[in-house]
Amino acid sequence: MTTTESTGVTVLGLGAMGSALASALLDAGHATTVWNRTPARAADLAARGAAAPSDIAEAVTAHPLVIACLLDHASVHQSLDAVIGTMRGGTLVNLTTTTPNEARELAAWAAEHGVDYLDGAIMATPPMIGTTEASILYSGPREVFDGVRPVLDRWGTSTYDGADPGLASLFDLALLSGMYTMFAGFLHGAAMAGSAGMTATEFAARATPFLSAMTAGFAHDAAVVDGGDYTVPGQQSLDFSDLSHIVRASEEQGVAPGPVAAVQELISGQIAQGYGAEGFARIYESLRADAE
Ligand code: FVH
Repeated sequence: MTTTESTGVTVLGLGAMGSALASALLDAGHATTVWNRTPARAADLAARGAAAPSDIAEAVTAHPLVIACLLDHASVHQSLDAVIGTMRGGTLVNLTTTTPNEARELAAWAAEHGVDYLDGAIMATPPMIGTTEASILYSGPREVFDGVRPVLDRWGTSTYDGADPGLASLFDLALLSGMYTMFAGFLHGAAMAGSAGMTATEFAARATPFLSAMTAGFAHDAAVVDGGDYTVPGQQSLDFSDLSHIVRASEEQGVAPGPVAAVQELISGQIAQGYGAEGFARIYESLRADAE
């Protein structure tokens, strides 16, 4: 389908994120129909002009473009299985967080019913929706993305990641993996410093500039990984990177060593395979798909 700045849109799911998406569409002047399992959550949007039928069958047939922003993969099927047959010829953009394979399953299920499917992954919080700071990743057929893009761009910065419908989810979850692991490392450090009485706030004041500066190393490690040569000069070797002293220090202070112990396990695994003289980035070889 080809949308314009005034295309009507249906939004399914009015949690924190779905409400923000629908609100941005209303702000931009789109005729907007909303539906939520618990109808009371539609009241504010209805007061602003959204149509809010309590029957999902009415909602999904109100416009050919339907956006789903529900809790998870199961809730998409629980909401739409009974009505997907009425959406033939339309487009479903699913912004619900799923795994890549769950997104691929939804794409195949939509195709069986003659519905174009685009998967999306929101890299933003609800207050960011409607600003360029809100990054949303999409994957699925290019022509479907291009057709609905005028609507998608209402929410933030849209990035197309490829035809495989699982890619938006994969790249979203890959970024979140990096983020959560980094936060776990920070909190482990805070617990170590906290064992000597430093507050987490004091630790954050020291950690923020240090860890921010360290992120410059991502590009260096990435170049080594992409080059596939972990012996290039200028790298910190795995032998030098041994973190068993940090694990020991953590335990001495009565602090669970979980995050740093996990890194040490990756280092030890590569050293045990005889790669101690090679660079730290070699732990990628223990992590990547098809790792030996
Ligand atoms: N909020 C955020 O910051 C993050 C940012 C990154 C992406 N996520 C994903 O967006 C999806 C929705 O998130 P949300 O924040 O809107 O979530 P809630 O406020 O918890 O609302 C959940 C909605 O899902 C409905 N729902 C739950 N289960 C079912 C079901 N079985 N059938 C139909 N609807 C269901 C729920 O309805 P109700 O409880 O009000 O009746 C809400 O509308 C999510 O995938 C995030 O990972 C947001």
